[in-house]
Amino acid sequence: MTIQSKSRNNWTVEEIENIYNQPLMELVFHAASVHRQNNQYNEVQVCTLLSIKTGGCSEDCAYCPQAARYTTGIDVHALMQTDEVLSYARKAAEAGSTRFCMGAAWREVRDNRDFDRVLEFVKEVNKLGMEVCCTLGMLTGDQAKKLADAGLYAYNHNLDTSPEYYGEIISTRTYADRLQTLEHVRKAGISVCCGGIVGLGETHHDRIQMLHTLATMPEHPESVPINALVSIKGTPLENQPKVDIWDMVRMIATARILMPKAMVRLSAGRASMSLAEQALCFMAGANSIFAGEKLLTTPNPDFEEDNAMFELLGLQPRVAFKEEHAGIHAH
Ligand code: SAM
Ligand code: DTB
Ligand code: SF4
Repeated sequence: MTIQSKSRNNWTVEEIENIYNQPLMELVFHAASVHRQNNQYNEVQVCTLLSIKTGGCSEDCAYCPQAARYTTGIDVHALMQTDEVLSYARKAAEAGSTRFCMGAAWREVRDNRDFDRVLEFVKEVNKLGMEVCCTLGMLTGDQAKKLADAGLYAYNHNLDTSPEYYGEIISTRTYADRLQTLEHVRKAGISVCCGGIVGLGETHHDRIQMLHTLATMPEHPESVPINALVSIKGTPLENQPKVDIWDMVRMIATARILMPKAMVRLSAGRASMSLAEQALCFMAGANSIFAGEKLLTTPNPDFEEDNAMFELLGLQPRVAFKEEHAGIHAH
């Protein structure tokens, strides 16, 4: 085992296969070592999600409760008003979140009054001293620039799975569309948050291919969310079996080794994990979570539960804008 401390973006698929397929304890030890060399190992970023526009989406993402074409029983909601968003943001800041991520069930951003309102949200949340993140679907270069000018810190746009498996999960847009938005975000100087989902019916090879795509980008994403599928009744993936914890650990550990300095986020799926299972994910290099009782539409552990977990495991919340404080720019 050689520990890499310098970030590389020339990983080969074969190298990634060798890392991913190591004996599990070896892999976790390797990832934990890389994590300790590159990051403060006991520090975890606490992010809060808010669904600012819920449901009614025109896309056909097979996992998603918000796609209009599936009957999932969620409460559809038009774009929120600024004061409502700000009151959620203040609560998140008070509870100790340092990143606030606003999600909209849109295929893409359109240049209309709704977008102007989102720009207003970004400006206002920024004033609360939190890192502001959005996930709004596809963006043009011009829209990315407007978000950056409004003070957007990060943009979440997931690749979800491998290029090969993508068509099995989503038919209403392509992998190339996703990559193009990511390029627009990068060019606008916004921090990139990009990851995927485990448990869509993909093979280990698909997971390796997705990690390869992420780890060979000219610059690694600053954040890599690893979601366990939350299977939703009414979606095509409603009968998918619960994701094996060892698959999550393997995925997180490999992401940590490939992208040593990225924030690897243990994202959707924590509500059905035990504390011991989450602890394994932190040991394997996860250093970010979504906190607060709801993700976008599904339940998540509440702040009190997570505070108790942090205390038990000796973890500490990471401060906002840490890279800037240290004089290292995220982009
Ligand atoms: N509409 C925008 C888009 O697709 O980029 C933003 C919101 S979308 C809900 C954000 C991400 O949430 C998706 O890319 C997917 O990775 C994740 N997600 C959605 N439903 C999920 C589920 N049931 N389980 C796990 N992750 C999910
Ligand atoms: C990400 O990777 N996971 C979050 C966030 N980015 C936007 C979303 C998870 C959604 C889980 C299903 C739901 O609550 O609707
Ligand atoms: Fe869900 Fe986003 Fe896909 Fe719409 S584009 S169905 S909100 S994941």
